[in-house]
Amino acid sequence: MGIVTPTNKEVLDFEGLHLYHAGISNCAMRVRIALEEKGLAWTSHHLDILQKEHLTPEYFGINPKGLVPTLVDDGVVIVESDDIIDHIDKKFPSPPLRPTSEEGQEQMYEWMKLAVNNHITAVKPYIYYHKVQKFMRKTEEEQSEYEKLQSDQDLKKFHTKNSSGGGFTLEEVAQAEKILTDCFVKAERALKDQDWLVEDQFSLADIAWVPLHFTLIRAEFSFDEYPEINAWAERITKRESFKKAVLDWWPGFGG
Ligand SMILES: N[C@@H](CCC(=O)N[C@@H](CS)C(=O)NCC(=O)O)C(=O)O
Repeated sequence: MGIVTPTNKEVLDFEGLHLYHAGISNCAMRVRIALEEKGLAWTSHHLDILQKEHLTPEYFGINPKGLVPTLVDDGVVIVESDDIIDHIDKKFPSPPLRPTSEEGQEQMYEWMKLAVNNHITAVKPYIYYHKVQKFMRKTEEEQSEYEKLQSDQDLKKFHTKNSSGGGFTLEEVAQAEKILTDCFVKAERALKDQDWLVEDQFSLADIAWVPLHFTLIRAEFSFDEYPEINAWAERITKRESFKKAVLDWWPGFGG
């Protein structure tokens, strides 16, 4: 989606980099890692999504889907984590977070799209089922407010499902696990002969995927069969950016 025109005009006057984010959000982790890799100063607008702090008309006026992260860069509002980290790397090219070759960049974008496109079909149901379903469940009143604010049909459907009856079923979670497994098998293969997902460059592809390893492993997803992925995650954990962007903000699942 990239740049959006906010109906909440308050943000238009913001100077510098402002990030709406949540400690627990793997999508927001991507943006924080990119910002820290570049050594950029940014202003935090933290929203506790387990406490539903993002479900307000004010925030929907900034991010039309009511999701984190949102970056406001000198009054320009950018949504979707892959578009945000791409924007950061293009505007602040040093140090580079992309391979130099055209082919490498195409591969990097493919990995980023794969991460983002699987969010609502696999990552979200898996993590909700194992960890956050009970916190994110809405009362009837909250659900009716949400329906008024949310115009995205997939998100409406997702949250109706989460809030009704037993939430996600074992079958739905098995389907999510299968999608994730296909992705991690591909990543394990890519990491056999190289340190990073694309060529020999730590890139936006790694930044898009490492938060998924971090959160899924804490949501009972087993990485026992992925030694290369575990070694790759270990390499990233040693970076200062990871400590500042992920560990220092991580509240743990549990409300
Ligand atoms: N495609 C979006 C997905 C953003 C997203 O789903 N964010 C989650 C946290 S990782 C969120 O805000 N969840 C709250 C909700 O669904 O109400 C992106 O990559 O930025």
